[in-house]
Amino acid sequence: MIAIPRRYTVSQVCGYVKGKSAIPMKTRTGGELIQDFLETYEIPFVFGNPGTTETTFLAAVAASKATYVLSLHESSAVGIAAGYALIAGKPSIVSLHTYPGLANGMFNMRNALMSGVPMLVIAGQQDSRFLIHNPVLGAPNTRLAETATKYAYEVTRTDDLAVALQRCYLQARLQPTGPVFLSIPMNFMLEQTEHTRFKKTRIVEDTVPCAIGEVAGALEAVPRGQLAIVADYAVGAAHGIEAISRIATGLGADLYAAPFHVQGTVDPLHPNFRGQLPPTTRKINETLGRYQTLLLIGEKVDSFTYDGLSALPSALQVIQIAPAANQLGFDFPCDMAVLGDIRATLDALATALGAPAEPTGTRTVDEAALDARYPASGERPTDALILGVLRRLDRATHIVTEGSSEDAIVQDMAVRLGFRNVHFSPRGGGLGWAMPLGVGIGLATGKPAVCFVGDGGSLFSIHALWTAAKYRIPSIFVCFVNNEYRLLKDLWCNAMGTTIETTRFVGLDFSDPNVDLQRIAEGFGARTERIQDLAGIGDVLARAISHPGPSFLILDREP
Ligand SMILES: Cc1ncc(C[n+]2csc(CCOP(=O)(O)OP(=O)(O)O)c2C)c(N)n1
Ligand SMILES: [Mg+2]
Repeated sequence: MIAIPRRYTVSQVCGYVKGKSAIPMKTRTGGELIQDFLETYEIPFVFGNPGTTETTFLAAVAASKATYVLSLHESSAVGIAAGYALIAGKPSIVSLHTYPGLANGMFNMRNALMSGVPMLVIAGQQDSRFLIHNPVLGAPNTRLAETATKYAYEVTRTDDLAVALQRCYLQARLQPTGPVFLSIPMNFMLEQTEHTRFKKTRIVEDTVPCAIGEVAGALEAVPRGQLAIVADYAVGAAHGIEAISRIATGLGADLYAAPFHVQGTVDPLHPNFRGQLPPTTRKINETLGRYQTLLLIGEKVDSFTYDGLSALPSALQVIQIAPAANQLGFDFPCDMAVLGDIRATLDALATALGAPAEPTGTRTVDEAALDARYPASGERPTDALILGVLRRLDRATHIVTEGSSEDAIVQDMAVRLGFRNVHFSPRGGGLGWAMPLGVGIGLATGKPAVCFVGDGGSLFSIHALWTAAKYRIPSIFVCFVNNEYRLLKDLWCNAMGTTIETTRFVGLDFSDPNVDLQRIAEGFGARTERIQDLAGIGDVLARAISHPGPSFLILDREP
């Protein structure tokens, strides 16, 4: 039994239940809890697109210190938030409208999930007292969100709001990092609660297995030249590129970027770098089949096409280091599964191996080979224009690509030139990720990311331009215009054994009328220019880099 101090009467102690507390109890509205949450976690931006069910949430944000960053479509809101989170290294907050808004944001939430990008997506829900009637805008939000988040929850009473916000924020941040979804009935923003406590959790996760010496021993036992290291996105997220370089040198191992590694994971100028693993299972198998052991760092060896052979040869010894238990041995069985914080574990491993710190980028760029590969006088002279753009950029620039048929060459050029801050193609497969991602990176770094996008792909999130213009976010887009889904034509021909010239395509041309991307981009507030000749590229880029908002640069591609 709980003893009640004599100086209070029972009715005074219970008074708060009737709303007339004699004891000074701190109560807050749900909206005030949102403000407390934003302040506790020092969240500067709330990205979003609102509706009726978010009006009370918006009012709360308006009275907070955070800035609401409006996007005109949810795919842009989620993508910009993802770009911001990538740089900030902590979850961004996205506010979406109930079901219809959430549905529009879903494919980029899935892209974020597959790329381990942390974010807390909050959607409003109809008034909880009204949901029984299945009203307009009342909908199964969590069921929808489940396929694109690591956890999804709907708050059922205002008393739970503080716990739910903290849980979801932390879950997004903890390994495996990724989007988490929280649905909040709109009336909760106005209701009072005494459950108001927020704690800013200090996360201590620099875990290193005690048996790191055993891991080092297993790697050292691999015959020289028989070890392949494959680095997935976790290496980039943990800033582990230097440590991987040391380990590769120390062990004399070949170094690969995982297919769809989605952010920079290796130093492409490291002498042991052998490129990105190919995207088809058979070719991956053939490449890895040349080794006795694979050291996989991160989640997986992802692939795009199954062509009759498993990506990992069964005889291959697999040692995997991952930051989350549910990533270990999940995709393929492994011989040694090592759980540990990527940065801390790689540093410890490099030390255990006695691998010295090394100067970075000792390999010089073979400019002549690049010119020979992408000649201005070749079959595709605009390849040389793409190379011209990349050459003129500071190597610390963030390079973003997305699913157009130019991806392969932009990626090849960027890697050969030594760019490390690369974001190659969405791992969830949804176009409409790159443009907002570039805007989010620009917001977080204050410098323009350079995003290469196809004309078809651009149309899935082109409204990201407006947000960049509105908030003066530096951003540069190079858009390849061919008025078609060329990549899908090539894939069609591959699958059907036909040729581009003889195939009667349906559904893959958006010519007649052509989409006027220049006017669309201008309509969203972007500066536009055409990239037409090598001599003019320097000036075009200088104007784009000095512009405080978005520049949309059109590059007309040969058919
Ligand atoms: C949201 C979404 N819709 C459709 C697709 C399918 N898709 C993959 S590649 C592609 C064509 C891309 O066209 P574009 O960006 O113009 O590049 P191009 O193929 O012309 O080089 C499409 C539509 C997708 N991946 N995501
Ligand atoms: Mg196209």
